Amino acid sequence: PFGSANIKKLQNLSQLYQLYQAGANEFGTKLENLDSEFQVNYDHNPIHHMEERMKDVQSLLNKLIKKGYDLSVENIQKHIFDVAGIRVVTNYIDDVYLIEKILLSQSDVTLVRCKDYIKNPKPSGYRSLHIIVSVPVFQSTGSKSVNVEIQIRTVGMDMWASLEHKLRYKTDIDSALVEKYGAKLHSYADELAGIEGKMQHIYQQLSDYKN
Ligand code: 0O2
Repeated sequence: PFGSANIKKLQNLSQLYQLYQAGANEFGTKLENLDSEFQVNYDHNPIHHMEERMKDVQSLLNKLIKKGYDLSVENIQKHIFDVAGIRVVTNYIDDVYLIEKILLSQSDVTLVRCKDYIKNPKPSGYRSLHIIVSVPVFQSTGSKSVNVEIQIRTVGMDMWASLEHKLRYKTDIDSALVEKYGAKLHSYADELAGIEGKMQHIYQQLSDYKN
């Protein structure tokens, strides 16, 4: 009943997801290795925690439609950069850039695109560093380069983004309330940035004192 063309499309899609999952696994392993090395070799670990997700097919389709493309493997590979995503949550702002620097210094990692919403926050107040990085995945027929989106942000930025995400995606909330809470959250984002900066300063002073 689905037709052979649609079955073929589904098969291509699952092969593509397998490839992106393999790309996410490569970066997941890199980050886990860093996390355990920091625990053993240093008294400060920049990584607080990590999350990994594959974009669900419905969101993938919505994004393709929004960008004006048909569902095809080529369009996904060319125009969608966050099929596989990893979020790295750090303790301090400097840790965000430390993780970025360490990842980009690895010889098999290539930077495809960088959006720094910490230096240039979104109109909502959203702050996070988004890097699209590629890594070779070795398959039975050879190597393929796979893009993975890595979002790096502090605990404070992460807490803010989760709450703001709830406000934006809960469709049953009255629009006046969305506006009111949106404005509050915007000002809290600025306050949080200030507090995180001050806490990092104390942390720095304590580390210098210890050394
Ligand atoms: P999900 O389920 O969270 O992944 P592009 O990649 O350039 O084609 P895109 O994807 O709009 O376009 O890029 P952008 O804006 O750099 O990153 C989108 C992702 O960042 C979102 O994922 C959110 O996770 C996060 N994000 C961006 N802006 C905001 C914001 O104002 N508030 C919150 N809470 N999060 C934000 P998706 O696509 O929503 O889906």
